[in-house]
Amino acid sequence: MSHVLILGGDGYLGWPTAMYFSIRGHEVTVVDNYFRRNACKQLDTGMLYSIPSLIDRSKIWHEKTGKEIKVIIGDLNEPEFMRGLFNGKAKYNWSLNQKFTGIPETIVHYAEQPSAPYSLIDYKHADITLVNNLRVTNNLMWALRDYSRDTHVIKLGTMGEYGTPNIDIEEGWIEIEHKDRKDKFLFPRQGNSIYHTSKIMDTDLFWFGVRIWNLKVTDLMQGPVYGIETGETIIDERLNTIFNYDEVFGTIVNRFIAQAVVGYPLTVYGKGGQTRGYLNIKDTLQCVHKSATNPAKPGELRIFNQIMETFSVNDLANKIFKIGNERNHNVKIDNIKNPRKESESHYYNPVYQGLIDIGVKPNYLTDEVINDIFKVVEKHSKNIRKEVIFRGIKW
Ligand code: USQ
Repeated sequence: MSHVLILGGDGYLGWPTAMYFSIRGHEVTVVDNYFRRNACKQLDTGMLYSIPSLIDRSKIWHEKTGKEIKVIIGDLNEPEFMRGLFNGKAKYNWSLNQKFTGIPETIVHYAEQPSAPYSLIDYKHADITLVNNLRVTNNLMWALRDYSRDTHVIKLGTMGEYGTPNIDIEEGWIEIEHKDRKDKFLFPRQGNSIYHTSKIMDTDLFWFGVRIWNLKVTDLMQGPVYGIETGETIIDERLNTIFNYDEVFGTIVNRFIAQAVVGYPLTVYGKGGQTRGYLNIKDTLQCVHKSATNPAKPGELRIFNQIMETFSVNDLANKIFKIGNERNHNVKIDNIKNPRKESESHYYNPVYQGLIDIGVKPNYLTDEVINDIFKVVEKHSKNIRKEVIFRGIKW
């Protein structure tokens, strides 16, 4: 049983990850400052249902499974707070046994502002994104340098770091031949938002830490995630993860399904040829777990492209249109002017083999999977407020 520390343990992916590791016998501690919940309130975004506090979720988890997820509430932007997680000074806000259990074998780093539109609301939100994402990452890197170089960090990157180049996208690294000499470099990156650019800088920070201090890092270049239920959320509805259907925090598949349910036309941006790699939330959990049980080596920045299949926006709209209408919703598709600056028809051919090679078994976006998401959204449809679905945040 290893100790896993999940930074950003209250978010869409963080909380399901905590339960996934806990049920599999790992000792789990989650840390969060409620950034996401607070931002949802401040921006009046659309949440499909309300969720209990992290402490209440942990208590429910214990009641239902007998397992413990320890909770620490605090701001990882503060260097001393981050360092407290390693030097014994941190205090649990909820734990059955208040004794601090010491250095984790694995850290999963989700503690970042995750939305591209949020980062482009205005200069203040761009600043929050850059400062939060880079400072937390830098604080983590220095804490590892000073206390625990042997801890394996699994950090969430994004496929959007690569942009949409006119060549195949490799898994993180590319060999370049130049004037008869060869070397291996990070694959060229060109983010399409301030958020994506902050993730490029994160990768560069850890690449520095790996080269200089022999840190062990896995960077998961993840595509947009969809889905609600995981093997653990189905234990009790109160364990559900946060689900946004709005433009700021909702990702496209989840959003389109909520739009279909309330008869709000699916908002295809521009021509709809924008192609990305997608994955089910269940596969995020598998990918992080397999990465933890097959860690990177000291002095290695291991990069995996964390996607299971690729779709254009039109492909997704057509799938959800078909199933939504089969379920008796009145689904329409609306090609609206693209509020983002992005290519609307482009080459896209990423490699995504590394995670399969360490044992991940993909879940695909089948009709059955889409129907299952519809069922949960329909159950909470009275909570969907049409007026917060689209606000037109422009790049
Ligand atoms: N899109 C539409 N209509 C909509 C919403 C989105 O056409 O109503 C388009 C976007 O323009 C984009 C694509 O769908 O081309 C995906 O958009 P998204 O909002 O689902 O995802 P994105 O902003 O790219 O960000 C999400 C997560 C982020 C993660 C990223 C992976 O919020 O945390 O890093 O997916 S990736 O896109 O591969 O960079």
